[in-house]
Amino acid sequence: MTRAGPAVVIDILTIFPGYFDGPLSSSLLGRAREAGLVAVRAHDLRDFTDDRHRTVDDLPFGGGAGMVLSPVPFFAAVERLYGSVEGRPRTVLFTPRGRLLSQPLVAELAAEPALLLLCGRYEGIDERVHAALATDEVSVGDYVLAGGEAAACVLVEAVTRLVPGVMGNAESGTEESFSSGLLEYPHYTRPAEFRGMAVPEVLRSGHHGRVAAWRHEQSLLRTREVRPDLYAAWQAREQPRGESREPAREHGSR
Ligand code: JCQ
Repeated sequence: MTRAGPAVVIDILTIFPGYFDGPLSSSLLGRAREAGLVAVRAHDLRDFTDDRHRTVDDLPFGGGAGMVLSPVPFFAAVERLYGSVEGRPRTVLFTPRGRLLSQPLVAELAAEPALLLLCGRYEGIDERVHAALATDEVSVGDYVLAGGEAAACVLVEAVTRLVPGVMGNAESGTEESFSSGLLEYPHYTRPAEFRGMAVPEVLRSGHHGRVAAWRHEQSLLRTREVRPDLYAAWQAREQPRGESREPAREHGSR
């Protein structure tokens, strides 16, 4: 009898493998790993060097400030882990010049049997790693990090929660909501009134149809207000002919 292995195996190449200890064992990710649903392994790039000082970086050709991560340990690691460069899984390199990470890209990566994540540091990684190892260059936002490790944590968490069996049914509802391309509606719990702020009456009405309509309306209003780009994309998908049922204008205090 064959036992199913993890649905996704994620290898990470980094000069700070210890960086991942907390995130990988906490909460959702820790439980998913213990349940054998995902395997995440952080490898120390220095383990793939062969000099006495375990050197991973060098001076930039052409001069300039700082150091550049050498291609040598990256290629050595890939060949030791997968046998050859050709045998590697889909390989993500984190860089501000990459394609912005989005839920559709996360879903695409979660469907892969294995992923390899490359974390840069210093001024950057030798261009031959970008050219010959990375299948995907990914950015987690328009800002500069000290290294790719925080970006890798973002990706691992977003991918893991899409692996079947990781989240209960209750939680996976949230996924549907963002997958619609709209932002979430507002959430409330008890008490019904708190420091002068009341929970909207419709949510306490017990009228499921009116609750659903109100939530959808709130999602539309919110998305149009704070993410006009997402709203326009949603409109183009839902109402390509422009048969608009405009959401009512917001009256609130914001
Ligand atoms: C990712 N948004 C910002 C830092 C060098 C490839 O070379 C480098 C990569 C990094 C890490 O990535 C980011 C980033 N998304 O800074 C330095």
